[in-house]
Amino acid sequence: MGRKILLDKINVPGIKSYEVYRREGGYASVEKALKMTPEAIIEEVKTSGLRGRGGAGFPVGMKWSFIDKKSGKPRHLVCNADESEPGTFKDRYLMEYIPHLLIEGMITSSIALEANLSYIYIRGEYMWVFKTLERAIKEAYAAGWLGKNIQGSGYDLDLHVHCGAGAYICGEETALIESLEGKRGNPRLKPPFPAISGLWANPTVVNNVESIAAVPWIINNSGADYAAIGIGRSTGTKLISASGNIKKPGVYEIELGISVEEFINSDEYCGGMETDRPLKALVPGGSSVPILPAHLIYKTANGDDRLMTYESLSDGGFATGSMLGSGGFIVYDDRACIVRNTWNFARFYHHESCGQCTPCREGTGWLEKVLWRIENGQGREEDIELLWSIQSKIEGNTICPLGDAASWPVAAAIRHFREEFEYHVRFPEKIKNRDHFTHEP
Ligand code: L3W
Ligand code: SF4
Repeated sequence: MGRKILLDKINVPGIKSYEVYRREGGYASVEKALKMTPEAIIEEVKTSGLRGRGGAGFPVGMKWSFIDKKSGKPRHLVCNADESEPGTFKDRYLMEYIPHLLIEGMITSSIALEANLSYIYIRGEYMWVFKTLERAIKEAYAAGWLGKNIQGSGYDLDLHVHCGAGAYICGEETALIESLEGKRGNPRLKPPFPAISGLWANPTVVNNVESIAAVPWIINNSGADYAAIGIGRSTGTKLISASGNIKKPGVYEIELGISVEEFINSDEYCGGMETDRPLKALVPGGSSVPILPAHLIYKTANGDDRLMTYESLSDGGFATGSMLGSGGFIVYDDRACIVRNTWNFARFYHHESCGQCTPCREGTGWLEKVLWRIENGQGREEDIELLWSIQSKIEGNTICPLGDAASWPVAAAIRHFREEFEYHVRFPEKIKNRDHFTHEP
């Protein structure tokens, strides 16, 4: 059995409530952190090697050390709970079933950042989870873990949970900050990074739910203990949202470094393919990352075992590799139509583009339209090159990563499954007569 540090208590009856969570050792990291210096807490998190679990994998301790403490401005910790990446549902699981772990992580992390006002920004579609968090926050206030003079330490912290209104782009950290300030969620140009100028131009750290939830374990044990789990620069454990043609879809906590083959086939995790149909493709990190074809799923381009790590999954860059991303692990068997899947992702990015940058606003629309006509038997020979050209003009030319996220899946699908696009264009009658849904763009 793999090590569990986030989900180890998830099945304890009543763990959602403060009483049970506390009885199980909850809030111990806050007690410990209140006796430590903020620098010592940051040092432990740096030593742990914990990397951002929202998708980018940026080292959490390093981000914390960038926070501007010299300006004398108020500092904020903002938890990014705007989980909207297609294929990703791990933060919901954690917040829904063990909400106090996130609250505890928010308090311990706020102590490190010397923040007195922190926020959890949750997507609007998670309204029931919003209510769960509100209840947990209320319990934490009542027990003296939030508010003035926490546990007699002289440290004050207010924590609010704020509900978004259903825009994927508000998961981009600067759009999230704009939204929290009451404005339309348009991403800002970076730099300045939020660590220097974030919420109300104050130094702000934005971290994913899972990153913050890992902090209590690191403080209760040590950064070195955390770094001892995992492999290389991929330390600790990671939550994976597994879906698609597997026997056991769900949220799993893995030790980073297990092989992709073990994750898909072992009974502890996905339990193997849903039927005896062959594995065709894998999206390992949510819809934003490049899709992998069958021959590159268990082995990298160099012939090494493909591991569940940041490094192994991006082996070969986007030419042949992919990304661990947010851990949205989507498995496809040979029934999947790659063109339809790619169109579906493109439709999502077009719908969610905020429209500020021309390459993203116009390009995502064209990707959707061209993919739609190929998928619906109206494709032209030149459309594949047209798609390639459109995606290449989006990538790297936009304010925020949504542009890249729209272009990479298209590039990877054409690179690895070109013959499927060609088949759609050359045999439109066969495509039209297939039994699958269509959607007007
Ligand atoms: C201070 C510097 N701070 C970087 C900070 C920066 C941010 C973090 C990572 O996108 C990815 C995206 C999606 N001084 C700094 C600095 N920082 N340099 O580090 O920044 P960045 O720009 O690499 O990434 P990002 O903007 O956070 C996230 C991918 O994740 N993704 C999407 C997931 C979506 C969800 C969701 O909906 N919840 O998880 C999946 O793969 O494509 O590449 O904090 O400020 N010099
Ligand atoms: Fe908006 Fe797209 Fe530009 Fe991001 S890349 S700022 S979503 S238009």
